[in-house]
Amino acid sequence: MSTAAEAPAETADIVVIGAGFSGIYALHRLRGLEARVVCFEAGDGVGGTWYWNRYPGARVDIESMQYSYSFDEDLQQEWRWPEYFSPQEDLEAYANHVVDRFGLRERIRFSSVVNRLRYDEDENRWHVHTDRGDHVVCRYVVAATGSLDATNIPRWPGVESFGGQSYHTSNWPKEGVDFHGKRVGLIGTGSTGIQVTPVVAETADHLYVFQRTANFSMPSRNRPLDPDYEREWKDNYPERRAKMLQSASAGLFDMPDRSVFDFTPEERERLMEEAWNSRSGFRLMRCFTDTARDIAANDILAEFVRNKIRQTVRDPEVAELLCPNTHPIGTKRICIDSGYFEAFNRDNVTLVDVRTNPITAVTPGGLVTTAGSYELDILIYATGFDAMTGSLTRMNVTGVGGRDLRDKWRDGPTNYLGFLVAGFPNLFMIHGPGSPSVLAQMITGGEWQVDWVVRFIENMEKDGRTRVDTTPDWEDRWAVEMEKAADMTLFKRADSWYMGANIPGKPRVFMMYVGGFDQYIRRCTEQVESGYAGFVRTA
Ligand code: NA7
Repeated sequence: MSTAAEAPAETADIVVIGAGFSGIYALHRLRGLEARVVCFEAGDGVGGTWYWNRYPGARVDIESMQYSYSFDEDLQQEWRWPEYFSPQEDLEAYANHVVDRFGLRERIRFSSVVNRLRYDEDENRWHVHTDRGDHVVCRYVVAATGSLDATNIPRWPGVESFGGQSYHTSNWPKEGVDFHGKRVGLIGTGSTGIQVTPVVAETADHLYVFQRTANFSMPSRNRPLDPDYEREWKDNYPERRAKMLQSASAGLFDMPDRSVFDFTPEERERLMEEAWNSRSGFRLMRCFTDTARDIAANDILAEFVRNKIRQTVRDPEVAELLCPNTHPIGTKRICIDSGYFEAFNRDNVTLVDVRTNPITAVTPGGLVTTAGSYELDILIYATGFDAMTGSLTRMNVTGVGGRDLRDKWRDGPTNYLGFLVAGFPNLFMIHGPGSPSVLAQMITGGEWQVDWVVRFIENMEKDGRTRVDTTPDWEDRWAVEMEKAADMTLFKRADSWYMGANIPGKPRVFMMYVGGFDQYIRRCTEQVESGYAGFVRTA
């Protein structure tokens, strides 16, 4: 499977795949073990998501005082975030700072794509191959490959024929793109498309936004970080970080325990208005507790946001088209924006409804829908990812008996506690399917998962065990728990990437554990404390 000339096999104890935020922390944490560790990274720099997604307007949707590492007190005291919600370049700079500060760079092999991962049962070893011809034989693999890494470009006829410039947002050129005087087509209105729109609109001659599903978005109200706010966080970091791990989202957000129906329509309107105008419009999602579970409560919140769109967008037809009505609010990732709806008041921005009139082809000159054609100079695919599973399956992973992970996951990504897949021993996933993943704050969640994996490996070594697997029966038990947690929410009502619904042919399964990060920690800890129930550890 390796494409370059094959080098003789090297040996290592542990291979870490990916130098995003979790992979970086894994490298740091594994230094405590006397183990030979090799890390492969596809990019030529660190940061993972924040290395690849350098499209205009790319910005995190969680406050940076929270969305940052907690493992080193000096680091969290000394690092200064300029803004509440950091742009991509600040996050990439932070990743680079951490790698250099902790001396991790020399362990990372850059521009190395893992393209084959084969478990050898007789040797109890993984063989890791890259497109550069590396072949490392190791005992453990830590797949810190990210939840949103394998890009999705729909297979319209003619995709390759486009004569202008075309980019997927997660593979954006480092030198940037000049939109002056250009006719730009943007496909996709998820978090990415919503961030790209207002920035491109500023310089493009004309921007066409091709929308299949209107989305709920709230104003980020991003601004320079207030020094008093920063001080307050820094003075209280240890307690706040501890509290984050005791919360469902691995984050600190006020969550008053109140129902929409405890209030009169006027009172609710006032509470929602306050939240909308607060430090971040995102607080609206935490106004009432029942909006995530009860469709009637959810619809009150959804209608509030639709009314905000109607008040913002001047053309009533465009406003109505931008009003989401295909899914309950919060069942697709909530977007936060800086001037998205306002951009549709500009003369150089046109919204194109590709739900009613789908895209049928890409041509050398632009895009064709069932209603007409669009001449374009630049085409931007903000069309998302083969989420949660794509980053793993595309590595051509085979386990016990040569079984391909794609085959194992034909009906959905079975796993145990989001860490292991039966028949794929000693392969640990970080943020994999079955974990809270993107439903919790990713840096803190990743740190906790990495700590858990490292402790697990340490204990294996201490107990003289060399192999850990799980069983289909334990995978089924976890699937039942996951299902139960998902059924208490409205998530399954949306055609989202959480459900695999954005990729034609992908099984429709809710892929994350939505019971809360606090509950997830409890469950993982419980299983280990009860004598590693579900983990088959052998010598
Ligand atoms: P998303 O959220 O998956 O958004 C992708 C967008 O692309 C979404 O609007 C899709 O419409 C649209 N899309 C995908 N395929 C098509 C086709 N065939 N035709 C028309 N439109 C299409 O990806 P993002 O990059 O925006 O965000 C990913 C995550 O990053 C986000 O959730 C945050 O966690 C950060 P659809 O909604 O499927 O109808």
